[in-house]
Amino acid sequence: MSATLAPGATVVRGSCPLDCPDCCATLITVEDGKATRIQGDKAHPFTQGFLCTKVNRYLERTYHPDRVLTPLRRVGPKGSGQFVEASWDEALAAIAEKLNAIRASKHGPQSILPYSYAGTMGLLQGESMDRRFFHLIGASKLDRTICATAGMMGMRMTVGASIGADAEEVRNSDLVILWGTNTLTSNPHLWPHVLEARANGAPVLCIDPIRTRTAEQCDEWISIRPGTDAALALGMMHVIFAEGLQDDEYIAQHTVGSEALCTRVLEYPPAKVAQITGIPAERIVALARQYGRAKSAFVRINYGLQRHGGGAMAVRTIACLPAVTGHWRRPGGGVQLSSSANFAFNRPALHREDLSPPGTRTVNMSLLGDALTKPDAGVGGPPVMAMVVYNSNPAAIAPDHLKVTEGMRREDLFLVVLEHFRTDTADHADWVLPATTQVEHWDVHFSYGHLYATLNTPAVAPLGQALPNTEIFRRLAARMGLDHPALQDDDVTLVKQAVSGKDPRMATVTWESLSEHGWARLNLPRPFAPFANGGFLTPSGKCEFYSERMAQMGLDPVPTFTPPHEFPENVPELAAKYPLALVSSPAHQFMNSSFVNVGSLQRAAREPELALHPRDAEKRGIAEGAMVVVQNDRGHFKARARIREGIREGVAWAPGVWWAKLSSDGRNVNATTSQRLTDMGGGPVFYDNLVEVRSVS
Ligand SMILES: Nc1nc2c(c(=O)[nH]1)N[C@H]1C(S)=C(S)[C@@H](COP(=O)(O)OP(=O)(O)OC[C@H]3O[C@@H](n4cnc5c(=O)[nH]c(N)nc54)[C@H](O)[C@@H]3O)O[C@H]1N2
Ligand SMILES: Nc1nc2c(c(=O)[nH]1)N[C@H]1C(S)=C(S)[C@@H](COP(=O)(O)OP(=O)(O)OC[C@H]3O[C@@H](n4cnc5c(=O)[nH]c(N)nc54)[C@H](O)[C@@H]3O)O[C@H]1N2
Ligand SMILES: [Mo]
Repeated sequence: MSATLAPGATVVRGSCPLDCPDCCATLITVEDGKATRIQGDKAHPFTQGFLCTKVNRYLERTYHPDRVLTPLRRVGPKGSGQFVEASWDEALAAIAEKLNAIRASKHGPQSILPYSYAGTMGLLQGESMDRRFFHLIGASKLDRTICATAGMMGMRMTVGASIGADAEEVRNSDLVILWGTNTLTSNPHLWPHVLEARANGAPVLCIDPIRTRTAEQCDEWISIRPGTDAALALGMMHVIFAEGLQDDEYIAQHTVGSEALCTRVLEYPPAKVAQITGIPAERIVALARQYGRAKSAFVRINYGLQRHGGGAMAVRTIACLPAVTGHWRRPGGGVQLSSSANFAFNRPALHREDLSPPGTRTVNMSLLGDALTKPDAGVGGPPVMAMVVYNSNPAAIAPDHLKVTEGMRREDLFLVVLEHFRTDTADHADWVLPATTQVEHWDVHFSYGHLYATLNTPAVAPLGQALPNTEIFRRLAARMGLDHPALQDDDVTLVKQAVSGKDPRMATVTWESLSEHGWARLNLPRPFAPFANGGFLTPSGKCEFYSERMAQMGLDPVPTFTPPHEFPENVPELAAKYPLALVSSPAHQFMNSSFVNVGSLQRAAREPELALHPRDAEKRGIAEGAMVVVQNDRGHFKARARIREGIREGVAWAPGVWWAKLSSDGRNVNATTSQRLTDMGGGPVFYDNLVEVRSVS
């Protein structure tokens, strides 16, 4: 490496901060105090030396001329995005005074709401000083449900935790099923492992309503109706049990509830499952046999299929498959949704939840629109009078986003936004505070797709007057007169606290190992086959086909098909008006709403688009390239029609979460999504969304 470096240049090890299972290890070249190159670490077994389309442009984003580099004070009307630059001193004084006044008001401290998600996945910049600050001032807590909680609950109820087959063992798999995941877009570093499995003879299948770029590369695309995956898994189990393809020994030793499951799957014969899923019965039978005869099938589910009313049950049901067939026995066999629960960073030490007053309410972030617009906060307790947003862009990404922006324009709401850019959310702020990017601050990372922890060392000094989130909360706390010792820790101390737990899996993840190598594998056996000998993390210690906990929650304790809220058969009048099921999964070039303003990526993504099947387009007289309005009772947005065979009839696809202000009509796909929630975990149902589409005349 050093041989190719210019004189005086250095290379600093880092971590990709983005909300992606791959959590890459990066190498940043620094010349004259400027970051000039970003690369993937070749030595890192999952990164393998390459970065994705987006992170290859991370420096373009960091040095973007539109970066917010000073505090900004609002001067125009709420939501107008009109600001003047201000000093940190002015900003902190004004915000401290206002937050202290709200704390002391009749509404009390719980009328202050923090709102954050995974703009950075870093434990420091995402869940350390910020949490301590809000706990100490007695603010409401936030239930961070916007992405993954439905699926997490599905896994927890079945195998006990967000733990699954190890992606590094996929080469040992004899069948790969990419189920509700667009691997090449949202988990691209898994792909080389999939190719290895294929080279070893494993067929690779993709189950998705859309023929994504991933499906294109697979041996087969199985086109499924959105929200019906549980029915497919039940149909597969029906055939597996009927034909004796199950692993009786594994079932007897390591599962509970197999009788209830066997009885349940009788209700899902292939003909009925074909009706629900739209997949031909013969294909369901063949898939079941293929799966049942395999010995170590790797099923990669991801979060796409859990963004429906029955999302948790769908994940739970699929997660039963490898216990029925005993695929967990072998490395590479099993289901993977997430690997995050293998990591045991010392979050209690970082969060200090003990500092939060007992009885503090929790607000579900997926209900932000209601929380801001309904007088009783829509969630019980005092109205939200102040909101501090960081690591998130809710004005764009939240379901029902027009409600959110309506709430953000309330004259009596005080809104502070910590950001890199003037996003849709920042435009609604009273104060925008300039935050550092990953190149400029410390952090430490877990992964939800592999088993490596990563340290991020700052490569360059903060640009302009930007500060790390941690430092902003330290300074704001001091300005508000808080002097608790937990607010004094510096960032390196926080890293050390993050790795200070006693869990043996973390024995290899220390300040020393991370600062020397940049990353470290968890102290887990290799090959890692977590449930080869049972050892499930459920209360029974078994894979729970029958879940007592779900019975207690009033839910069906046995896997079943829970239809989407907007399942046409159940809502025929709505479906007559709005016959298309709209999926709005990630654009290849963006990370949720991040990178939408980065020129090269925006040009590649073109503009807000809507893909339709040719017959659906023809029925509506929509031509390729026409401007269309996508609409339901919640709202509407405009997009450019793209007509393609590679989409299921009756399904429409709007890729990516565009910044509303970069769309021709100032709104995006979340004008149509609803604030309804998933069956478990209180998650949003972004893809459970019926719409109609017409050409703009
Ligand atoms: N490039 C890029 N990468 C990303 C992201 C990004 O925005 N851009 N986002 C990141 C984040 S935050 C997350 S959570 C992950 C999400 O990544 P994934 O879990 O892969 O999820 P999605 O892309 O939401 O959906 C994946 C696929 O599910 C399909 N799908 C939708 N509904 C259903 C269904 O009911 N059944 C089935 N079988 N398939 C369905 C969609 O058509 C889509 O192709 O990706 C991360 N990676
Ligand atoms: N319709 C539809 N809506 C969706 C989805 C979908 O598939 N369809 N996906 C959903 C999913 S899976 C998710 S996870 C959410 C994601 O939604 P968000 O978590 O809001 O993610 P982003 O849109 O990437 O916005 C993150 C923001 O954080 C900022 N940021 C990054 N790093 C830092 C930092 O260090 N400090 C500060 N202060 N700010 C920082 C970035 O500049 C960016 O504006 O969106 C959800 N919304
Ligand atoms: Mo997500």
